[in-house]
Amino acid sequence: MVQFQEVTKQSALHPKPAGLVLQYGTAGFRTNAKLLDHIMFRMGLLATLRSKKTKATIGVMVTASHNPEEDNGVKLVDPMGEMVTPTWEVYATQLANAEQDDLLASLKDIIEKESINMSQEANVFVGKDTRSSSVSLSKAVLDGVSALAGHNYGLVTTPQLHYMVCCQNTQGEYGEATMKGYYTKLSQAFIQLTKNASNCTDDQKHLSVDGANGIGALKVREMESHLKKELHISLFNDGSTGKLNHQCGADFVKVQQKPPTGATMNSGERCCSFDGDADRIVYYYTDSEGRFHLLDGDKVATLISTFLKELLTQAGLDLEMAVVQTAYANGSSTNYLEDTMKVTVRCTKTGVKHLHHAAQEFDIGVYFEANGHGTVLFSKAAEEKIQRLAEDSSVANERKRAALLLRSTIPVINQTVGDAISDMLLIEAILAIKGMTIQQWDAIYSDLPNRQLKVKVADRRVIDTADAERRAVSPKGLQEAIDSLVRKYREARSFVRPSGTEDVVRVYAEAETQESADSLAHEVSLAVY
Ligand code: NG1
Ligand code: ZN
Repeated sequence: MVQFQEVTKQSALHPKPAGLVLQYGTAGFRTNAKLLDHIMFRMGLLATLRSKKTKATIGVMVTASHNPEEDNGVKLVDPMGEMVTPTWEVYATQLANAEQDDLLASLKDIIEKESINMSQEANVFVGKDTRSSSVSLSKAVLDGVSALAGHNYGLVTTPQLHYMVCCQNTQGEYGEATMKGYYTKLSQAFIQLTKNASNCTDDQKHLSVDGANGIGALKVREMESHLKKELHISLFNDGSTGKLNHQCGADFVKVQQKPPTGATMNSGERCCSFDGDADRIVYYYTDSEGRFHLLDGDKVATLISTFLKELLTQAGLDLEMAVVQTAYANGSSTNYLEDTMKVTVRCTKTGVKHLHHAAQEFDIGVYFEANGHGTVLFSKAAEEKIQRLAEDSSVANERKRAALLLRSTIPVINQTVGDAISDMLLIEAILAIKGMTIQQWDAIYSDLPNRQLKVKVADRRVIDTADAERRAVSPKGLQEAIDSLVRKYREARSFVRPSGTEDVVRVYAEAETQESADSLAHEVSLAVY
């Protein structure tokens, strides 16, 4: 077939280094950019097959998120803007690792297994972040998509690409599949929602944003022009001088528990950091004694779920809301949510696809990783109930107000995936409506001191985990060793798991004091060797 001749011809321009083996992990493929050209080409091919199979638009995002500038990566986006389905992750790994001469056979194998009709039309949306390698790597993806109708969005944040794919496949029901459509939907919803904030001063409308020297910096600027001064953004680490993710960005701030370079922080002022592809956000401030306070994904989830729960109660709406977390969630946040707020909490494995999936089981699912990646999902039925109540002229004022607020909240949220810009607007609106300062938000509960470490080992795959990664089931004896170390400290908890995006084992520990958390993390990392 003509298509296959073209594949052979093009793939010769994107040869695979013999023997190189890469795995489609939690965040797709991710490694040094120099090793990725053939992967990109092949993911272009695979996205085209996935599009033919689903008869829908598929997304391909070229980014390595919070990783250093030298790295890059690629992930596929399924029709409703969600991560690609697990069976196709297996195909991605298979296709990526086929040696040059076996590529066609591997491709044909997938076509056969999935009974793909090759004459079906395909549509693939491609997006990239600001890394210098993203230019040629996204071209390699397009070579893979080749003759078939692809749409290159150029520079976009990861969540913007997810949004476009979803809009395209819902025939505009979710929004318009253009950048303008994205900005208009979110900004109008934000302006509508913040009308409910009375007495908001200009000072309270001010937010400093660390753009991680990446795509989020460019895009938050574009968004700001749509916000009609309802939010004043001071952007730093905007990419004009600094290096991507270097000493800045959400991952740096979360893991190092300190402000990014370039932050000028007056006491009590709100600041936030995006990561390199703008799907994560964390907030922070310094207090009058100069102490740094981090408000991570767990604090964000708590703020949002408190806001939604209050509105549901006021509206008298019987909808089940849950918060989905991972093992990295601070123990204090889980206790607060379960014991004080009385909301259902679920714990899943690391990786947004797991959280997203669990959140879909509820009327309203608020999911956040501690690192600041997360969003809120509303079931169709929940959206309809809220809509009906908001339109019902017979309900009392307070109920009506709550229903209208809930209705205005929904379009601020990018429900396809965690989105730093959308989360930022939602958080800013909630703080304004509740007349809450960042200190008051921070005081909802106090984090247990914690520490995250990375350990390099010969083969991280020897560690196998269970119970949403909270227990190590192999190698033998490791969990027992962790348990006995944990027993030495008060309010302590620790776990280890192999990273899905780096060649390391991650160690997490929390305890009553920072000193204890640090030494527990250190002792556990020694037990991992
Ligand atoms: P790994 O490397 O598997 O821990 C990291 C994050 C995930 C997720 C992915 C994708 C932590 C501890 N892990 O995964 O939550 O965001 O990157 O970017 O933050
Ligand atoms: Zn990211």
